[in-house]
Amino acid sequence: MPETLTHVASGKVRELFTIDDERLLLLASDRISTFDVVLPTEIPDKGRVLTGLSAFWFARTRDLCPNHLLALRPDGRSTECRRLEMLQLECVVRGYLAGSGWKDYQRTGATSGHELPEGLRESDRLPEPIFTPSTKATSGHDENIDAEQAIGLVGRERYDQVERTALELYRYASEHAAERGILIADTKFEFGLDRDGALVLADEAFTPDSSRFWPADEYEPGGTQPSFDKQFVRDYCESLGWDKTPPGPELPNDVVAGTRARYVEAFERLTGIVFDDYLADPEVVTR
Ligand code: Q0Z
Repeated sequence: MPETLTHVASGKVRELFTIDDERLLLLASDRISTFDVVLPTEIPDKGRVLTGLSAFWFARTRDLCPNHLLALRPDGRSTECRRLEMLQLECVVRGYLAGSGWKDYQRTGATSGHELPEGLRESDRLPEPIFTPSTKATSGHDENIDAEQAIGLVGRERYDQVERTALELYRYASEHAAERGILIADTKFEFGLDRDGALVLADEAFTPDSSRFWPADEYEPGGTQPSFDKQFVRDYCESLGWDKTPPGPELPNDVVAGTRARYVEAFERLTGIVFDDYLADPEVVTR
């Protein structure tokens, strides 16, 4: 009997449906956003790249932390997930100083309560990875919070467990990625609780949409780094002098093709799997 999906939420580039009381369907579109604006032009197979990467990392980190993935669908862009009670905390780990971490540091010398050494430059590698939780904003941007505020949201024991788990996940994936020429500057996790109260990794894991991926061979601290996946799109948008308010510009074919190639390159480098093999049988990433 064909199932009935009920649409429950839209992200900027993903959709969430209910399958039944226990399961959700997470669907990754080919939409792309830049400067926080979704563009009218899609990047073919982007949703499949991100879905395959998440499934790859979920399979490889299941001994560090159980995750919500139940099944990867044959379309390669949708996954069945366990429905969880989500923690109201964005769990960010930073190995390098970029984005809001860099902004906080310039203003205060700290980010999320972590006092950092003096004299760090933009994009510098941190002495050690740090856990920098933020609030889940329903509109606008997530706001970095310190440990005390995060403990107020989830409790001390859960906070300690989430911090420890997030740092372990980051250490594992960032070492794996660096060996393959990709620096994971930072990454965002979302965790939930199952019926027994066990901590479960949810949402997506170590995708270019949830992380900053930098090409290791171009790494040059002291300024912003090129994005592994979106740099062509950003450069093109900057060349137009677009004011970064909606609507965003259409992308020309060469920018689309170059960007698709970068997503596929990230997938193949990180997984060691040929992308066409994933399209033929998505389960290859979980074996
Ligand atoms: C994730 C989101 C959107 C994609 C809710 N396993 C889970 N259990 C309960 N809730 C969620 C998950 Cl993943 C959940 N989101 C974020 C929204 C598209 C992801 F519209 N929201």
